[in-house]
Amino acid sequence: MGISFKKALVTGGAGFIGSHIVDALIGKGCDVIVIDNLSTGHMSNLEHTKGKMSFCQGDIRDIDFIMKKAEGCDVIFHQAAVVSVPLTVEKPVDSAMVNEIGTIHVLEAARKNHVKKVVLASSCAVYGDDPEIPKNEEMVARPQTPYAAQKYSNEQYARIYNQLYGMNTACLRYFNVYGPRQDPSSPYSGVISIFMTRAAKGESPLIYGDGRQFRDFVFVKDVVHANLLAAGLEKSDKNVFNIGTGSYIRINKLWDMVCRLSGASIEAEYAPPRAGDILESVANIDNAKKILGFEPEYAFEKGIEKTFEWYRNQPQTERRP
Ligand code: UD2
Repeated sequence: MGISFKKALVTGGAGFIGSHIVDALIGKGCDVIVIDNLSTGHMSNLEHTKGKMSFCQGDIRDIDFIMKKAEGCDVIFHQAAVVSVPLTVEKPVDSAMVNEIGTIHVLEAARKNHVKKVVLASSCAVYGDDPEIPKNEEMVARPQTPYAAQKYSNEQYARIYNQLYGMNTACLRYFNVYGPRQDPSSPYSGVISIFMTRAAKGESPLIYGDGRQFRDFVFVKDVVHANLLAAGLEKSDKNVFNIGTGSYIRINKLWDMVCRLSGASIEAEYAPPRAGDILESVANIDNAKKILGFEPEYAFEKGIEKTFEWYRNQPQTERRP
């Protein structure tokens, strides 16, 4: 796939998804600027890109910083955020300073620097507890947490910048993204990263509820592809897209698959359902297919195998920044 831009800024580029976007951009010969405050990102995610991109440690709450870094850029991939839902519940103001004000700073920096395109990371969290599945973008958003409200507000600002200033923006509602580099170290890390490390250590996982709940797990490289497609999209009224696969995996099945990959035979332990846990989540990706030309390439079996390979090669100690 060809790209139509030369210079890109990736916010949160030392993070899980951001660092994979950086890899893809370097692979396409793009001039890449990475910014990250390293609060949850790790320099180890970028180690192999040294000399191939320019890294600047800084914070999107600092408007002068982001304004300067956006100079001369054709496109911004905005991935920097407080990504832990529980942390936004605990700290709604602090997280809003990053997730809302920080995002407005990014949009302002794009506007003032005449950046042609901004692609923003949104989340399926905006659907809240609406039981209807699959989720489609026309459904009314029902954010239930500060995180979801902040992501929804990002989408609204993107739309407003589009209407008021003619800025070309696209928002990608990520479903459950997984893959190499996802940090398993917090209790709120993605379930796949937690299960992988449990299996590697020969430990039982904790499954919340009866394990029949399901998620639409999308491999990080497919998410990167969606970002590149969105960057190339002409200005359009439809600029919010679900990014998932359209199929789902139950949590019990997930543990079975991880066990099979690792050769382990470990019984899961069960705990009461997590407060506010959504039971069923799966994306309708028709819009992404039709308008972006998005087609997930990684069947779950293939994605999880690649992910497992990566975790198997990681030292079983806490990761250092
Ligand atoms: C995902 C996103 C979150 C937000 C939310 C919106 C991730 C990591 N999080 O949360 O940012 O967008 O969707 O709805 O993508 N589980 C276990 N045992 C564990 C960990 C998890 O049973 O040790 C279960 C958990 O109860 C849930 C499922 O696995 O039913 C997925 O959990 P998750 O934390 O990976 O992701 P989710 O969907 O809660």
